[in-house]
Parts: sequence; structure tokens; C-alpha cells
Amino acid sequence: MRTRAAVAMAAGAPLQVMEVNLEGPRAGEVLVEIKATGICHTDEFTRSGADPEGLFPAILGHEGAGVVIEVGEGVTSLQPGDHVIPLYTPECRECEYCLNPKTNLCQSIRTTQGQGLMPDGTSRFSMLDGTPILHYMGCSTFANHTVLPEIALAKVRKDAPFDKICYIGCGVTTGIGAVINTAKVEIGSRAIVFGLGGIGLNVLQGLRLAGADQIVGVDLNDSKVEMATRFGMTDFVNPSKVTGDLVAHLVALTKGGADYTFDATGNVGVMRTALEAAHKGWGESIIIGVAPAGAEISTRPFQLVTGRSWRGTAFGGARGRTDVPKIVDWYMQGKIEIDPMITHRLKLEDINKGFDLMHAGESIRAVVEF
Ligand code: NAD
Ligand code: AHE
Ligand code: ZN
Repeated sequence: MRTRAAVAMAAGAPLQVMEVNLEGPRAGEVLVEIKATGICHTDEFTRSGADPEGLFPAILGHEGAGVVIEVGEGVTSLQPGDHVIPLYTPECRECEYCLNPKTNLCQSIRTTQGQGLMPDGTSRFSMLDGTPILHYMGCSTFANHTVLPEIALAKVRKDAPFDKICYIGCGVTTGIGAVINTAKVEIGSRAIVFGLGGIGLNVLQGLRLAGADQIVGVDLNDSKVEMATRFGMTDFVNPSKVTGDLVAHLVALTKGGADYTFDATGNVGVMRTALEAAHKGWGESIIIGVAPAGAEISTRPFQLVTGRSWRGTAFGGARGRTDVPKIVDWYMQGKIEIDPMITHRLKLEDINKGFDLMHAGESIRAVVEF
């Protein structure tokens, strides 16, 4: 079939909206009509050329929601008409990783996914002249139709709005999951969240849900304060307005350091500050942000010797087929909020505006609706 997609032709180039060929689903695969997709900073990270795994031409996008159109041979858990959220962290329930309760990082298709290919080593997308186009993070939601492995789709309730639940495909689950699944924050904790964008705001609402007492937000952009306060921030710090040492300032504000700190910026300097602002003896710092090729983290080992831990999280530690439908329920029950964070809606033709809004710090989530 033919479908419309925004194609990343080369690192650093704007996406090009065009008609592309899409082959139908092979064994174990599912054809999905994407109804809405968010634009996450990770899409920009790859588009810009900062991703060491970035390959081109590719159809980016990994924060989508849609409807199953057709299933390939052997698919048993989904049928046409089902509503689904694509999973860049699949859940096969069979690999060594899925069988270990300590991780959500299913590895059953990770190698081919990183190569922009389906598990059988081929791509379903191509240009009208036949040139292959690569998949991205196993999802490629910047296309009106896409093909995914069955294990990379969470089946969700049909009454949930696509333009909101697409965000559960990455930002919402990552932020809330970092608090609940990875850090396992206790009631009464003190926390610091660095970066109050599409991920950081969801860390805030996760901390509120977990019953944290003090939730400090740190961002260079003062315009984030209003939304962050709405999602549970109790104190705000703009590092550019702090005179003196930022770590000392944050340690004093949290009366000795935070029980939990979260990096949602992708800046390795911020990651160091986040580790060092964690409480001596027990503070945990969780890295969520994705850093550019070649970037490395550093600190004095003494920071770890004296009881701070450095940890990381992908997709908020969530097992997608199991946890994503539950998070959709939380949204529908009003336990978590999504609507105010969808600040912009775009047509596919205008997808590059979504990246401009992100760079200008004007959007939290821009959602493309098909
Ligand atoms: P975003 O652009 O919406 O938000 C980033 C925020 O960080 C902005 O508010 C910006 O003002 C702020 N910021 C930038 N530099 C800062 C600094 N030096 N100090 C303080 N604040 C600063 O991006 P997002 O969509 O929220 O993504 C955040 C990061 O999380 C990105 O690196 C993204 O790739 C990563 N991410 C990781 C996962 C995962 O599974 N680990 C999932 C989604 C996103
Ligand atoms: N390709 C990058 C790493 C990118 C990365 O860490 N991605 C996160 C999800 S970000 C979603 O917005 C992730 O899931 N990581 C685990 C994995 O297996 O990719 C690089 O630096 O090479
Ligand atoms: Zn993302």
C-alpha cells in the first residue's frame, strides 16, 4: 500500500513529508493506522545527528496511538479494530530479560530494531522509486500507517482518545515510571527534577502520585514554572539565577540533599549536579535524559563512596504490554493528567514546526494528528 510519512532523509535536515510504499505485515507482524503521535526530544536527538545509533533515511516517531488494520500469520493477541500503542521497548515475555523481574529491557528484537529493521532483517517502508526507508525505534509513528511486531504493541481500551494517549507511548510512562518503577519513591520523600519539559513534568506528577513532600523543579526557562506547579512542583530553581554553587544551593534547599533526583535534560553537566545534589548516605540519582554521541558522565568517586547511587531508566522501567494499558486506565479514571501538556496540535505537513516549538521552549508536547 501507499501511505503518507515524514521522512528524515539525512542527519540535521528537516523532515520531508511524502508518499511512501508500505508492505503488509509478515508473520508475527501487525499493520497499524496511526491516529496521533507526539514529538519527543529523542526524535530531535536522532534527527539532529546526535544519536550514535541514528540511521537515514528513516521514518522517526515513537510516541503514537492507532488502530490495528491487519495482522500477519500467527498473530494471536491482536485483531483488526483493536486500539494499540506502539512500544519501543517491546515485551516478548520469553527472553532472559523479560523473565528477570529486575529489568524491562526486552532484548528479543533489540539488534534489528537498532538497525532500523523488522525482526527478519528487512524494512517494510520504501520510497516510490524503491529505495528502502528504515524503521525507527521499532515504531516509525511519523507515518499514517506502520508495521510493528506483535510483541511491540500494547492493546488499550477503545474509549481512550488517541490524541492524548499517544503520549503514554513515551513521555507519560517514562516520567511516571521513573518514579514508581525505577526509584520506587516513598511517601514523604524530597526530590529534585532537572528539566521541566515533556518528561520532567511527568516525573513531577509521578512524585505527587507517590506522595513526595518536597518536589524541587530545576529549569533554565522560567516559563515552565506555571505548568510545573500545576503538576506538583513545590520549589523552583533557575540555575542561571543562582549565585554561587548550584549543588550547595540545592542541598541547602532540600535540607541535606534530596532522597531522589532525576535528570530529564540529557545534559551530562546537569547529570553530575543531579548526582551531587542527592543526599549523602542514601540519595539516588536517576538518569532519564539521553546524551549526544561522545558525551560522558563524571563525578568524584567519593560521591558514590559516601552513599549516593547513580542509576538510569528506559521507558520508566515499564513492561509495555502489561503496564501501558493500566496507565491508559489511570488517565481515563483521572488519576493522572495529560491534556494540559498537549500544548500544540499539528497536521503531518507541519511536523517541522513541532521541532521548532521544542527548540523555542514553547511546547511541552506537540501532537501530530492524522
Ligand atoms: P524537552 O525538550 O521537552 O525538555 C527538556 C527541558 O530541559 C526543557 O524544559 C529545557 O528548558 C530543560 N533544560 C535544558 N537544559 C537544561 C539545563 N542545563 N538545566 C536545566 N534545565 C535544562 O525534552 P523531553 O521530551 O522532556 O526529553 C528530555 C530528555 O529525556 C531528552 O534527553 C530525551 O531524549 C530523554 N528521554 C529519555 C527517555 C528514556 O526512556 N530514558 C524517554 C523519553 C525521553
Ligand atoms: N540510541 C541512543 C540511545 C537512545 C536511548 O537511550 N533511548 C531510550 C529511549 S528514549 C525515548 O525517548 C531507550 O529505550 N534506551 C534503551 C535502548 O535499548 O535503546 C544511543 O545513545 O545510542
Ligand atoms: Zn521519547
